Amino acid sequence: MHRMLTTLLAAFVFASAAAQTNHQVQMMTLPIEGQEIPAFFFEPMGLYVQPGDTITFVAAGPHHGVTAYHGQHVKSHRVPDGVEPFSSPIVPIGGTWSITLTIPGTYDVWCPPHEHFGMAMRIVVGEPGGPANEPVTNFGPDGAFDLAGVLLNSPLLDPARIVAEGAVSWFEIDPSKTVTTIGGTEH
Ligand SMILES: [Cu+2]
Repeated sequence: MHRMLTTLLAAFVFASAAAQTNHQVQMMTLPIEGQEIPAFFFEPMGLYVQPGDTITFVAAGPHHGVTAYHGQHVKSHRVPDGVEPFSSPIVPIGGTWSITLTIPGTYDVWCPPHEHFGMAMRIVVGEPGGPANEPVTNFGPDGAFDLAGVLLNSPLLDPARIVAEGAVSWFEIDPSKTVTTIGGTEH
């Protein structure tokens, strides 16, 4: 009897996990050797989830937040059609903010204080789709600003690759190379 209960419980837990999974994304601030300004980034920077999954953003550094690239935010529209604009407050260090995404497609988000330092990420829900499947072409303040747009155009963050990999680490993307592209200075 006891064994049967254990089996039933295991089956129940498995079914719950399959129905809805919680994913964690760290919002990081990392000092870089030889650089005055630290790196600000989401880790992972590319994430594949299923419709109905919840993503919890953990503030591992100060003054981070999560905002959708949505036309109503006076930005390039880089979320699937029908998605409401969403935006977290600035999350206190050690705190969390969660969102459940149900509409399939590709979502680009940014951290308002650190966008031009490249703090943006891509989430694929179910399958790639929508305007974020196209490369960033507007690198101005009303587009995907500065380094954020450059990093989102990295082939490492190709939506199909995010699906294949499940997650893509910021550490795969060489920030010094990208800074060279933006600033035109050699490191
Ligand atoms: Cu940030």
